Amino acid sequence: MLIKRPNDYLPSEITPRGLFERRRDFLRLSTAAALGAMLPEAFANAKLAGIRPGPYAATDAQTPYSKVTTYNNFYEFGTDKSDPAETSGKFRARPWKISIEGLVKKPKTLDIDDILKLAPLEERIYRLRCVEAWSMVIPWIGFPLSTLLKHVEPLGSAKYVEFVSVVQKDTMPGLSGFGSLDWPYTEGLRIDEAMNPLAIVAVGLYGEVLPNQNGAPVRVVLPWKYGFKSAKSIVTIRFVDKEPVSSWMKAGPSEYGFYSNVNPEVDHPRWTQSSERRIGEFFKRKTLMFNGYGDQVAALYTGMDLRKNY
Ligand SMILES: Nc1nc2c(c(=O)[nH]1)N[C@H]1C(S)=C(S)[C@@H](COP(=O)(O)O)O[C@H]1N2
Ligand SMILES: [Mo]
Repeated sequence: MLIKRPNDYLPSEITPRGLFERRRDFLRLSTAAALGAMLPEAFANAKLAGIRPGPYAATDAQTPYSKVTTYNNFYEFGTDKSDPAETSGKFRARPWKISIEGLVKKPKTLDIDDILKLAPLEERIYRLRCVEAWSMVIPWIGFPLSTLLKHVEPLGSAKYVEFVSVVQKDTMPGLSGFGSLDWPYTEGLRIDEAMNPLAIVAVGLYGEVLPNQNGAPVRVVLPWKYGFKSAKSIVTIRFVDKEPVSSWMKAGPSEYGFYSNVNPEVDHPRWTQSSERRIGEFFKRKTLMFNGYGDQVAALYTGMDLRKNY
């Protein structure tokens, strides 16, 4: 299959444009604060220190902070896009521990503060393409997922890794929502996908600690896959030998597959995936194979029939 070459990002650069947009957005928020606008989460978030520019910085205009933090999918807080920002105020992102377990030599329970010290924090400006055919460009703060995974020394028998999101009954009104997902939210990757340099654990965005609605205090980000693969608020990472069945696979096996790589040539049964609405833009954009990250990830899928691969 023909893989479209991504020509719209530069390695290791935060573009002047990105800085400009961020500053403009910051100014907008400051003005909003002065006016007493209702965005308390936006100001509660601490700045993260010592962030370095990372590789793979998309040069597309960044989606404003105000959109990134108010237009969300986080069904534990409700299914409307505005629900996570509106209902996640009581969520407890600290104290927080992640158990990394299963087929590993050194299973560990790590505190979020230990995780923050595992590697230097990098900014990764990535496109996020939701399976619902909208997209954003988000400056995440984090470090390679491989760093976290190697820390527990996976065994050779481990073929997949499963991510489990938290269930915090008293703070997540969406958990009791009728007919929604099977909780906890789970997702999975093949080990080599998880070790790919593009895969990160994110602990922040726009230079700040992750807001609750974006998956505080720690989530994964996999920019070549549909957004639902990037599980939020993770409490368990489990190494396994069989392909995990994710929450979305259980909910709709004919609509959501394990790999779920962004692929403009494979439509969702109910809508086209050939184009997308970039949040904040008027005209639709063409969706790129692997969301434009083919140079980094296409080799992971050599010999696989990607037409079956939603
Ligand atoms: N635990 C959990 N993780 C989740 C989801 C969810 O509902 N619950 N939604 C997914 C979907 S569909 C998308 S598009 C992204 C959205 O991430 P964002 O709100 O930070 O942009 O989170 C993903 N991770
Ligand atoms: Mo999504």
